[in-house]
Amino acid sequence: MMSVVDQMQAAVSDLVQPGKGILAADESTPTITKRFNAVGIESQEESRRSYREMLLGTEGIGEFLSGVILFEETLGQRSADGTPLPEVAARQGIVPGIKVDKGLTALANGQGDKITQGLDGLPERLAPYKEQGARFAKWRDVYPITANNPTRLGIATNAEVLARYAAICQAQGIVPIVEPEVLIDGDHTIDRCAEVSEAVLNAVFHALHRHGVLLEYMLLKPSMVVPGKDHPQKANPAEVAERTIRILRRTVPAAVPSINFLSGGQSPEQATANLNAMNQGHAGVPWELSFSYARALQEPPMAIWRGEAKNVAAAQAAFYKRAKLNAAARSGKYTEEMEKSS
Ligand code: 5MM
Repeated sequence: MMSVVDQMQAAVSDLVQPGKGILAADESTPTITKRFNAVGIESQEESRRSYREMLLGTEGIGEFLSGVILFEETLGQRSADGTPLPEVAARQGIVPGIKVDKGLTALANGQGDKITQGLDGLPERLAPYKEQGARFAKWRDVYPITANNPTRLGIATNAEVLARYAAICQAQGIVPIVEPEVLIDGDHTIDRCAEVSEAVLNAVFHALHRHGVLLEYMLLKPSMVVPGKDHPQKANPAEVAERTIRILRRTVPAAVPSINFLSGGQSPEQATANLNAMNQGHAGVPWELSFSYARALQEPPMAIWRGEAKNVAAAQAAFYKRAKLNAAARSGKYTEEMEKSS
């Protein structure tokens, strides 16, 4: 029997591979329902199952993906031929993981800040997840930007909860993905996003230290530093990369093996171009810079699939293309020309 540290070391080695990133397919039922409804797909247990089977069954997708984050429902589902979906992923060389948070609620006295729930009973939930094949976990905290948010209370409390989650996972040999998301909603400047992101990451790493989390056996999944989506000026990839790397250097210890960004409402092309700029211009950083995208990988295939078997091949081709381009961006080898290839 491997020690918990050996289990985590093996999972980190499998997750952090050159030219590969992580697919976030862990949308909770309300979120996947919203995404399905936006493109005219009815959200039922069977449509969610066949959609995720379509993604994980894409031939060759393991060339570009080292891991997949699943929702609890998916962890227990099977492909049409009866193979458990985590096993479908594992056969492609993709490590299955599990989203373990239970979503957001209002933070009392937080002036609109949120707090993520799910710590109660978490140690007991991890053992069955592991038996079903999960080798890593994910927990997301969110930080809205307004004139008053996030509050000091919101930053401190969310950091504490993220660190408690990470420590609980590591005690059972599960690698935690720590996801503090500074939201893109609003008309704030890129300066304000940078200021908030730095404060959030600073608090998160202090909390991880207080809780004894081993930084070598976790991954960070942050948002990029970008202007609010309603801000009149957009930032180009070089600026996003420069601003993002600057605050990461100030806050993230070198012991963290990999930073896998979320896409957070950027278009698929933007998310790829921004990741590419980070890998092109900042060769000396101590961590790997990769992706853990949901929407930026899934938007094109979901829109093509529409719940119909006849669209599976085209949807898989679109998914394969997005994964391939992000894998190129993860090495700084993406070009806009590549968008035109089929
Ligand atoms: C921020 O959301 C995460 C990354 O997705 P994007 O690349 O689309 O930003 C994602 O893993 C998210 O945590 C899951 O979709 C689960 O979301 P909910 O809200 O259903 O917990």
